[in-house]
Amino acid sequence: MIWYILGAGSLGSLWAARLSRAGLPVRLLLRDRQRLNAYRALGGITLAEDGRESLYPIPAETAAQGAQIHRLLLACKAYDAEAAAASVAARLAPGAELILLQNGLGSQQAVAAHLPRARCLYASSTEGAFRAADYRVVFAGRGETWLGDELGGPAPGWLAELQGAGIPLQWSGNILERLWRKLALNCAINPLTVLHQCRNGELAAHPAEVAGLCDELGQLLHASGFDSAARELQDDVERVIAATAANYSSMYQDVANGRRSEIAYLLGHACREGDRLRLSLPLLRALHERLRAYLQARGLPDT
Ligand code: NAD
Ligand code: KPL
Repeated sequence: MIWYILGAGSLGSLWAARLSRAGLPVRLLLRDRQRLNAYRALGGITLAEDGRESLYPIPAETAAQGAQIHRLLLACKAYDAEAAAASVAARLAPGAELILLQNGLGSQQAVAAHLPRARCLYASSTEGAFRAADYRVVFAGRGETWLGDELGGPAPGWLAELQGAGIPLQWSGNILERLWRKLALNCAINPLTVLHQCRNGELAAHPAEVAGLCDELGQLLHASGFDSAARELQDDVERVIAATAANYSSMYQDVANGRRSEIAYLLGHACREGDRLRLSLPLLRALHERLRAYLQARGLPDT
């Protein structure tokens, strides 16, 4: 069974390279013929890892045309996920299995709602990779990836195949909690690093601001049924701030490089869920508005 990868960016290329070197059949789905020609001219995906570069000549085709798809990794940004999924919807076999690898929440449910005949699994990853150039990816940080089914089905039989390919994948019986934990962590850290223009570690100089956000995010986690995540949030945030002290958050880097952020699927989702659960969350809402104003002032999308 072929693994199709839609979203040949940082994580999509990292997964594709690992599947390819494990000898598993894998194909990239690119947006259009122009991108396909550019990819073919480069001869494949280059992955830099542990100071070594390797070229993986992975076959590619456009998303619109080709054989039926039974297994798909969707590895684009949350704001691109619905359109990307729609571009291959006609090719999906009934019962096709999809891995939705997006940060935050909201995009996964939107994609799944459009594909009722497919099985949509959600993934949450702490691996790190970045694009040095088109189809040239640097593996920057080891981590883990959790995979699960919001609807509660069993782990797929191919999980071991992906693990055997060196993808550090673990099955989660509660993937929504995993995604909520990461969302809360990202909401407590990332927007503040943008607004204070600082590295993660410099947030230690703003303890009251961080604690206030953790308190409201904890209320949200609690109201969503994730009590232990709510209790552990402040410690988790402090631990991550210390462990990643020298790093700039992903949102800081997006904004600094003039790229769209995933704000709508992080703070935006938190505020929407707050509305639904009738929570006031004044600090989170004020942070969301400040961040939106900051993005607007720089001509960047604020949703
Ligand atoms: P990326 O921007 O590097 O790659 C996304 C790719 O998807 C791009 O190549 C883009 O051209 C492609 N794409 C978008 N729409 C498409 C379409 N319609 N058809 C075909 N291709 C399309 O993104 P990334 O860094 O790999 O992140 C993917 C997700 O994983 C994000 O939600 C991100 O927050 C999350 N994440 C990333 C990392 C990381 O280290 N890069 C770590 C953890 C989580
Ligand atoms: O995931 C992160 C990010 O930068 O997006 C961390 C390091 C946890 C900060 O929120």
